[in-house]
Amino acid sequence: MEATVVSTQPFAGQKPGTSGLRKKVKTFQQPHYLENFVQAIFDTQATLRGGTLVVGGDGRFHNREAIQTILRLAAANGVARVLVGQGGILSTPAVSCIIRKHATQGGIVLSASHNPGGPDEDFGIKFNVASGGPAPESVTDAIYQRTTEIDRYLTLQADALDLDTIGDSQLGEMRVSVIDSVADYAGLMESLFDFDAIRDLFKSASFRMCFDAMHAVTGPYAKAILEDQLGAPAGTVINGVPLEDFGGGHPDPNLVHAHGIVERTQGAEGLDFAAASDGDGDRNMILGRDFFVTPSDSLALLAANAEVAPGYKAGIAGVARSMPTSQAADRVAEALGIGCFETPTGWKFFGNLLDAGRITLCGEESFGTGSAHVREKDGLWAVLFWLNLLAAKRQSVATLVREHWRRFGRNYYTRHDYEAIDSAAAEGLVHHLRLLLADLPGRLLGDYKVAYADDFSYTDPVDASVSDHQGVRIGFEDGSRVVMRLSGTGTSGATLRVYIERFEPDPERHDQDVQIALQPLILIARELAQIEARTGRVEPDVVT
Ligand code: VG1
Ligand code: CO
Repeated sequence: MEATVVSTQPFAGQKPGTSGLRKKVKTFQQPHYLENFVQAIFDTQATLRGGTLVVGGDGRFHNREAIQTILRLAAANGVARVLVGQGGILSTPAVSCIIRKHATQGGIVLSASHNPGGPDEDFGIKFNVASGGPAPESVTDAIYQRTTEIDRYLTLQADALDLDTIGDSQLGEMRVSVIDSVADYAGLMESLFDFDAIRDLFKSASFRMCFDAMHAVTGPYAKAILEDQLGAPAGTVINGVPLEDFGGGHPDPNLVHAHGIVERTQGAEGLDFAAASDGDGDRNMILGRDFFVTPSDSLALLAANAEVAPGYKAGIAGVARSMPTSQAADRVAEALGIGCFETPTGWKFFGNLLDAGRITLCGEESFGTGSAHVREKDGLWAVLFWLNLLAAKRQSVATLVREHWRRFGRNYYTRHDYEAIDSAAAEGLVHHLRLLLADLPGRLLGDYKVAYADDFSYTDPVDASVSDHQGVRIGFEDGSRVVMRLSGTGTSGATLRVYIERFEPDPERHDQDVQIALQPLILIARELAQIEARTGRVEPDVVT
């Protein structure tokens, strides 16, 4: 079968953001739009010619069509073999796992993560490198550069392939292997956690849990692992069938969008444990009875207790957190005498540290937790880690977290999002903050004295690459912080994220309402950034 050369013209704005290229489905449906981006990957990633590529997505609307397009371009560009998840389904951590296990040259993930799906909603594409991780900035920059000058792509004239039947077929010279979406990933989980202990936990009649897959990609993974392998009662996994529009919901596992399971941990039902994951399976929310574990605390707690899980028995080499994530993990790292790193937002910045063995665990405040087992954050992995911890300690989630605070102190933490605000107003707000920075150190804002104020710049400790303008940080003398940055994953207007943190060492004061405990800092942030005047918003849209 001969490759067809199709002439094309560049589209503006194909620059990958925090996690790949995310746009409205309608944008991706324009003729040549997806093809241009995929061709730019092949034009810049020479190892893919003659190599193996993993392809899969979260099952959202346009997933199947996009995969057929990618397969045709891959074949025309000389890829030797593609591993594609059955039905086009692969979670983001499963893609990472499969790239690593089968030593492929990379992978393509189709997802817009926690953003809604459907004909009028979002779609996305992300390239992962041979380590299994999201492409570093040097690679995404090269791909973007190529999209600005592209004038042709290569494809094959071929019928759509059957993606639903496991097995091999040929597309031109290329072998297409439809693989079980879950098996490799489930095997990896079994190698990391004490499945027998978790089975015993489920057998003890007193333990009751629920996992909300939010009609997104984790349904099949959670059912296979929690219900089939670990013996959790049928029905433990809810909303377990992936749907193209996620059942009309917003597959974002936080207190707002997954409020259904929050309610089930309260009142009469009072489940001991509940968890949820996002569209592509890399996020997690952890709940106990009447208790929400902030992602920042979750990272700190897993770091402090890592040795309960067989995969981390030998201890952890170090931890890393994204800059806006609370400093709770730093305190654990200090106590353990291990390395601790602060990186820009986005999982790609953990890659070098993980590859170099400098860290074992890492996380983000945005419901992302993970480890060196793959190179993506991993929602179900975090849930299994918590189950392993609960099985080992036989204490409630609330008790575990309160004891952690007693030992390390509590980092009160919240994030306020102002969504879909006017882009120019958002840029103006950030510009205004940047101008203020130089004058802030030493100034008193309310009761808080500014210790430092900067626009975060990161120098990668492994390859010395520098990433500037990663968010405005204002640190106070008591360790409190206000961080503000604009989202790099949204698809309409701009989203302002305000992150607020205060450290409280006194156990007598660990039971305050978070929003009240942080109120003075919340007001300082609003005033400093002139949020209401510049955006017209009095209150945030989402508080987590
Ligand atoms: C958000 C989160 C960030 C996360 C990214 C991708 O980015 O803040 O921590 O890494 O989403 O997560 P931003 O730029 O919108 O703040 V996912 O689950 O979309 O792959
Ligand atoms: Co995600």
